[in-house]
Amino acid sequence: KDIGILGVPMDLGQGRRGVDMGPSAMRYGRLQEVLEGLGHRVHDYGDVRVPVVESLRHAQQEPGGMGYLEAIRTVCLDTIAAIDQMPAEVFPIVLGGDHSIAMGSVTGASRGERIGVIWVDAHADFNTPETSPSGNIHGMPLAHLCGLGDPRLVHLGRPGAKVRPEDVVLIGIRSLDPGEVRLLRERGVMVYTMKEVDIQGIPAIAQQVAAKFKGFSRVHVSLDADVLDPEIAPGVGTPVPGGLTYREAHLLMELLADARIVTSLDMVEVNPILDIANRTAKIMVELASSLLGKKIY
Ligand code: DIR
Ligand code: MN
Ligand code: MN
Ligand code: MN
Repeated sequence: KDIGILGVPMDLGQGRRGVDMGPSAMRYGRLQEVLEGLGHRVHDYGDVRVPVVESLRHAQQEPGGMGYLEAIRTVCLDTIAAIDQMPAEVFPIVLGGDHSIAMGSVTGASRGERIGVIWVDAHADFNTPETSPSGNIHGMPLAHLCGLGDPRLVHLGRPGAKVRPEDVVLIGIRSLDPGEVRLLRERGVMVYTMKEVDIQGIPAIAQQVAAKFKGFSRVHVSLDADVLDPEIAPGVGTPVPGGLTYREAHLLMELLADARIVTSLDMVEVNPILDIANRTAKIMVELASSLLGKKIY
């Protein structure tokens, strides 16, 4: 495959500093070399420019909140433009940054086509400004991709929703706000909570996901590091106990690779300041290599 790496060092969608260093941490974890070792051609397109939060203080808003909407919107538009620069057959890997970048990466990766989204996260990120208890925009990107919430984020790039709620699968969920539960049910989004992971197991879930997206020309995996159990991936801003084990996460990526359906990936919410010796970034690099075909036998 031809793979394009794009960094989006965004930390404006949530209140904790350090997640802007995620792209560096995953590059330091040898992402490009690992993927080249699998036989892929990899080009690094560098970083999208993100304003330093201190330069936006005049916004005088809660960190991570709606005061940063315009800045986040601009970064997402630049992310779309950067993906547009990649040839259409390139597999984009977008490195966050907080999860608000997905409003840009998924839109860019769709290339204007119908796109399936596999959102692998402890959280659903299905809040709107009205339902969000935290006010943090990184808890809202999936709702906005599905056409709910603030029109300035819904109509990013081109008018209208970018993803149909019925084309979304959530995996690893274990923290939902009441408004999200209501919206997810109302829109008929497919949700595999950790309970489902425990009961059905990753193989059954992966099989259902592969069947659902069979025939789609675009399928995006949005991988939030906090889906992993915090014991193995401590470098995240909003850890929730009871996450995917090391093997569950790898098996999911391996089975998605076998299904040959995935056409783009983001890896977000890695916060090196909160990490232990870059452990979380390293696991994310390994998971990317499993998704992109690493076989041990
Ligand atoms: C929470 C947490 N649902 C919120 N979301 C996080 O702020 O909306 N997403 N941490 O990754
Ligand atoms: Mn997330
Ligand atoms: Mn999360
Ligand atoms: Mn388990």
